[in-house]
Amino acid sequence: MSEVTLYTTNSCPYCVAAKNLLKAKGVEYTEINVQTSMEQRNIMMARSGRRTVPQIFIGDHHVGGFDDMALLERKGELNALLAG
Ligand SMILES: N[C@@H](CCC(=O)N[C@@H](CS)C(=O)NCC(=O)O)C(=O)O
Repeated sequence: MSEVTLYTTNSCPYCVAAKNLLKAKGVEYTEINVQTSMEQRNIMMARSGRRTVPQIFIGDHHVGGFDDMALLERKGELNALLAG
């Protein structure tokens, strides 16, 4: 199983939706809150090229935001990515 990393902030509905999808699938994840850490926010933007949250990585693969992950799930492609 690949490591899943989510960059999040507080009070972010898309972050909650992303975490709920992963929890529903029984997938553990590491959450990095960028609300108060400019250093981590800069790392997130450098890794993803985006400034919105969440930004989701499976291993080193940049999935994107919640919408991108939900689309992969609907297409039946998320499990294979998670399996590594
Ligand atoms: N389509 C994106 C939407 C993400 C989004 O709009 N996130 C909000 C917080 S919930 C955000 O980062 N807003 C700040 C901004 O747009 O700069 C996704 O599904 O992740």
